[in-house]
Amino acid sequence: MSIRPLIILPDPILRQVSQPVATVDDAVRKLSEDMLETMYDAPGIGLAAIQIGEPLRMLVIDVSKDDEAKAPQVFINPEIVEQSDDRSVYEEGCLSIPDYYAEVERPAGVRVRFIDQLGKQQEVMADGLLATCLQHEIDHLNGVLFIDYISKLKRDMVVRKFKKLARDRVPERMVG
Ligand code: GNR
Ligand code: NI
Repeated sequence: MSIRPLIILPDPILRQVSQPVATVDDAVRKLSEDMLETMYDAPGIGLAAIQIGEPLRMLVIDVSKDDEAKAPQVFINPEIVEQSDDRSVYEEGCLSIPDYYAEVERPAGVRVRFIDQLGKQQEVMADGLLATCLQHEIDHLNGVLFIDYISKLKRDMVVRKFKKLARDRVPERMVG
């Protein structure tokens, strides 16, 4: 297992649309272990493969509380097959946009179909934080970030700040 470097805004990799996983093989299982280790190290409650530079439709989540046992979950080729009309608001953050938080409104409940680590199709009905996290992660698979739901003014401010931070880290020619 290894902790992998996180892709950070404004890296265009985050805007890629990830491709479905063709077969749940050992390489896919190894990737899910790396994703979990990277997520726990961060620490975060979810991680999509693209956040470590792998454009595959898979994500990991653990929404257990600090005083509870770890509850790692792996979702391969997840799809939202149903969503509630009622909506809820959470303050979201993203490991690819460190130290920035904003309230986002999303459907309060979702039904998600996915493949598990053994290659078996599963379905889960989620509400609360799990529903929000699943939607946040599935957005990543489509190149969508939570800042896409805030005002353009705020989004532009965040993107400018991260462009400046990136410029301070690496030669200008490498960040555009
Ligand atoms: O760690 C994370 N916390 C979080 C809080 C509220 C809503 C969504 C999230 S996901 C985030 C980790 C992450 O960036 N996943 O892509
Ligand atoms: Ni995120």
